[in-house]
Amino acid sequence: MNLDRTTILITGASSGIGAACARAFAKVGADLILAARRIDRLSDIAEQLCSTHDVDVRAMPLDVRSREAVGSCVQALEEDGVTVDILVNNAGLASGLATVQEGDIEDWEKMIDTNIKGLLYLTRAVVPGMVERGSGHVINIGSIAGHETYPNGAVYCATKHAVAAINRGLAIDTLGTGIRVSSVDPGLVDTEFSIVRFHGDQERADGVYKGLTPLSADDVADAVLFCATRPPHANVREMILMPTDQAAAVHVNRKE
Ligand code: NDP
Ligand code: 8X3
Repeated sequence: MNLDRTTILITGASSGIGAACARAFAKVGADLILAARRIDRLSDIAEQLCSTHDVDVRAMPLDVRSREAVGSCVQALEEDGVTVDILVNNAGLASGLATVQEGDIEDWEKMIDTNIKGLLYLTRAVVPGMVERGSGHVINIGSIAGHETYPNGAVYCATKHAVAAINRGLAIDTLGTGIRVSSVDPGLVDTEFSIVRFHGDQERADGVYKGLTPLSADDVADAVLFCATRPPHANVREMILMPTDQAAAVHVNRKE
């Protein structure tokens, strides 16, 4: 499918996988709406992409945890006559790595509110327009953590299992409408993910990827682009993308 002049809304586009998706889609001529909390970063990315590609890029400050903000953002787009052809539900995070009995409830709230509720708010706001138009594509960024549970990761894994369930449920609910629903579920990707998980502890974050070759954000963006460019009758439902050095969530080939 040719994405020239289609409009793609990417959440969490200020960093990592979301920013890589923005670059990948701009390269093939898609117009972009980039959303995240750090508007300065989004504006830089938007400016850079507009200056190198013939595309329209709009940067929108958005905290996906706010139902009101998500509603206003999508309403503002509608009022400007912008229709979202593809929604990439990417905004997300892990916060902390702890047993359930010792976990920080603030960390849990952040993960649940962002990874599950934020994704649902965006989906609920954008999908009705897709149903009306009889076309559209929702691409969720899940995780290997949506297929497995690893030690100290119960709550993050629960949120990604929820993403997998929502991905499957949305496909059933929109069957017959022409909408496609996909999930790209990576293993270890070298982004700011681990710095965020460990609350800014760079050394601990670096340890996650030490001695192995993780995926890059661009690897994941390639997979997202693959999903988006299948012909309209073909839908990638779920794609697990792992580093060669990772067989399962905690089974990695680490050279010390
Ligand atoms: P990054 O930390 O690099 O990027 C996360 C993005 O999410 C940022 O742009 C951040 O923007 C945004 N974000 C976080 N909270 C909010 C919020 N409340 N509202 C809006 N945007 C928000 O990590 P990744 O690129 O790795 O993460 C992207 C997705 O990929 C996540 O869903 C993550 O769970 C998933 N994933 C990551 C893997 C990895 O190993 N890195 C593996 C599997 C899945 P800002 O702070 O500006 O709001
Ligand atoms: C992120 C991948 O394995 O660090 O979803 O949880 S993992």
